[in-house]
Amino acid sequence: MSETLANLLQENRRFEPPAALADAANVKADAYEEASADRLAFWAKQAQRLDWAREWDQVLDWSNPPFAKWFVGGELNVAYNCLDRHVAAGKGDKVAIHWEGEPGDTRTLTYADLHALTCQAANALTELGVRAGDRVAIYLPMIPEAAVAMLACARIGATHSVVFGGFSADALSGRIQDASAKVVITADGGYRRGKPSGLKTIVDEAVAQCPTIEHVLVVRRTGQDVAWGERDLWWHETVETASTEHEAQPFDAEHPLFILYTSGTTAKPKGILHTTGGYLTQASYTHHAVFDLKPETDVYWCTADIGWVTGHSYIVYGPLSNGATQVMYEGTPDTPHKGRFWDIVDKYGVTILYTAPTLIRTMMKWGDEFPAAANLSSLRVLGSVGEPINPEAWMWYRKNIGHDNTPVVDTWWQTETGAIMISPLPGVTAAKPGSAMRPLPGISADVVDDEGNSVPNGGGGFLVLREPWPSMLRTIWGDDQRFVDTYWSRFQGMYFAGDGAKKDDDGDLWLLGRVDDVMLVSGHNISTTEVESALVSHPSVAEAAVVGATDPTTGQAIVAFTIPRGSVDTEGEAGEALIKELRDHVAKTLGPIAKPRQIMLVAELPKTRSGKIMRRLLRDVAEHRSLGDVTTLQDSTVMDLISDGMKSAKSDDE
Ligand code: 6R9
Repeated sequence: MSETLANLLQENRRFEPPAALADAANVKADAYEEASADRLAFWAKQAQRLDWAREWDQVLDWSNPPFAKWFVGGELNVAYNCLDRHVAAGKGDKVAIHWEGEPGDTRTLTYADLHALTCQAANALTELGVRAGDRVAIYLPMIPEAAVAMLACARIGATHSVVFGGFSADALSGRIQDASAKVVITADGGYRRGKPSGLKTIVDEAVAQCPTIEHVLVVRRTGQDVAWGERDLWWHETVETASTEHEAQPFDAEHPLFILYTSGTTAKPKGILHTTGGYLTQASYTHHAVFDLKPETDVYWCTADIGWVTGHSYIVYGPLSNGATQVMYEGTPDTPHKGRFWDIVDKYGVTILYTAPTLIRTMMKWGDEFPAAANLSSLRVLGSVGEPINPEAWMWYRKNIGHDNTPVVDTWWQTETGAIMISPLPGVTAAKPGSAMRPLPGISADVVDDEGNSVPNGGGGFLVLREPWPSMLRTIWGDDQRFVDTYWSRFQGMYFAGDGAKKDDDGDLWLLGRVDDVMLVSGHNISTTEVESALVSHPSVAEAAVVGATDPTTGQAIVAFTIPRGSVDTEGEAGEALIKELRDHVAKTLGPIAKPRQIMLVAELPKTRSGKIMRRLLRDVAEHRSLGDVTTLQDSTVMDLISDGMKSAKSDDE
């Protein structure tokens, strides 16, 4: 059989769950057997976590693939499930959100508070003419109103489209136009890196191109001066004066809940559509299972932005449907100092932390002294999402944040999947650093070769999902054909995720990055992730990004951009020596085929707003091309620095 993707990295470390956690775990090993015996019965049981106004007639209608219907005929209200039922159960005084502003101001919202605010917002939106099925754009900083706005839309059946607060006016107006939104909910600004950002100005510019927008609702966060027009309304004058009484109506299980645009690379962003019953079932179940959430005692913190799918499923819908107490933080991790996250964990006694590899590697670069200065003993489960987590970053996370005894759950999923799909269970799985391990109970994932045949253990290929799942995307907003072409046409009857993956000898899954990033070196398909992980396993390296650049002899050659750890000397000869050492280190770890042709030491890497490395731009640099689209870049100055460094570096061929 032909090799689809080389399997180079070996990892033999394993970490069993702590015994006490395993004994008391929400989900135990029998869940896998139960789900594989009867998948639909399993999901029907998980749907009982929610309060339904009308029970479904059929769990899954898959008669017209790839257009799925889950819990057909069922009716429920998402906001009711996230708020009202907890208040009705006597938990109105329980804290829902400990909010921490970047400047250090705080707010505490109980479930009763969040319920009252959401009812007010639902009444205000209704008053403004928003009806079930209408679209509402949300462009807010990380303030509680972001969750309230989403829940208020859900409550009245309006479909929200959250646009990340760092996106440009063009990106915002494109998304508003695509969804024909009627209202935008925004703020004057928010705090980032110690300064107020301006959001309202960007909305004004965007909305000038959006004839469908009737009202702009503005939360006052920073108090900065803002221009004011006829369609503008202050949140505190509109929402906070409305009635706190609002009766939630049930909606069909397949009623559209939200659209979320995936950034895409150069193509037009895709409006991923999620619906009500299946989405909430899987968001709720996975949050309960993967984080082992105990609502009475845990303090949960997901550091994602609400504008990312992780914020939707694991700040708003999963945790609130489960009645969790959580921390929400407005700002950046280094304001006012590099220990801010750890101070927050310490202050609120956070027990479950969910963050991204990019953040973990940044913390590695900054140094161990920052987490060491805070008391992190409350933590009991750590999660990772967004990119493959390099084994050494996983080890660093467990050791420095998880005091060497906390399970780390590496969770694979996508905007399109709506909720976690592949992950260890913290009370069951003996996890391997860097592996997402197994599909969750009720999920059917596989790795296949070019022809769609399942690869044997030890083999690599394409990650696919073989069976529909409750929180799957239903379509691309307004473009069913693109939905079919993008996800369901590559392999017959399977969902194509676009990621490379391998199965190790035990059949555990390792994610290897986007298939577009795979390098072809002398006839071997090599994943960027494996070479990056080999680099990060060297004690001098915090972070690395690897690309394949056209090469006259090998087809493509490996070019690595590497961020050294804070204390490492990289000046002059020391830098040259380190580069040689790193090239040899990769050759030794993965084999000579994976030895980088060239290694650049850099201070930063180009990343998307959600922290994913943008290898496409590095490929442009490595091949001496002018840069492609940089609009989704987090910090646009990074590329100038890297390009300048590239021009002055000499290529080191052997
Ligand atoms: C939730 C989210 C999806 C893409 C996905 C994959 C990468 C996410 C990962 C991971 C390896 C993990 N990804 N989690 N790769 N291990 N645990 O990130 O959604 O922004 O749509 O990105 O992110 O490449 O296909 P989204």
